[in-house]
Amino acid sequence: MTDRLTSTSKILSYVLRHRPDAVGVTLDEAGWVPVDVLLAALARHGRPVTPAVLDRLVDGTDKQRFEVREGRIRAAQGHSIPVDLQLAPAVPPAVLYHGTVARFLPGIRVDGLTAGGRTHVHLSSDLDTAARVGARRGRPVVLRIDAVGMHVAGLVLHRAANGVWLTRHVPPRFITLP
Ligand code: HQG
Repeated sequence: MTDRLTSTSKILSYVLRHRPDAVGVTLDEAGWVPVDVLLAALARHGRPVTPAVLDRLVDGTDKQRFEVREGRIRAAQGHSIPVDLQLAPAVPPAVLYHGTVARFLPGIRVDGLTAGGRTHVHLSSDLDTAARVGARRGRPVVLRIDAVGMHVAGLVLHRAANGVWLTRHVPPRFITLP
């Protein structure tokens, strides 16, 4: 992505996942806000985003962080504010992956994967994506998650619109540490 797209993506992620109040907008219970309301609010706060740039972020980026439906926009995942994305429980692939770093392993061994500041733990369906997620924090460590075991045990998983898998907690018994 160009620098401009990256910085706009970060602003939108911040507003739509964490701090809609920072630009004076309110999300509905499923995390949506009308596109025109959001663009007007961003412009008012000195962060104008053109519809063309927004279109590129919605359709044309690697990650598909944002969803647009019927004139409204929301973040596909990553929220810290409580929203109900209204995703149906989904049957996961047998194995999912979680990218992290070595310094978090002692905590993960004891408590499993916890959502921390977000509403959900994020899991990836492929190793490379998980490694990229871990690499945001240092040398990546990729954990193997027994997703089918979680499903059989009745733990609910959801697949966000951009393919990221979400769950509230992964107990240690479903995690294989490297
Ligand atoms: C760790 C990015 C200690 C966990 C990515 C992770 C992703 C624990 C960190 C999305 C723990 C939380 C989410 C425990 C979990 N003890 N550490 N019990 N349980 N952790 O950022 O998965 O670019 O909230 O391993 O691509 O890193 O923003 O989660 O390292 O999809 O679109 O606590 O963010 O997407 O970190 O990343 P995060 P994440 P975007």
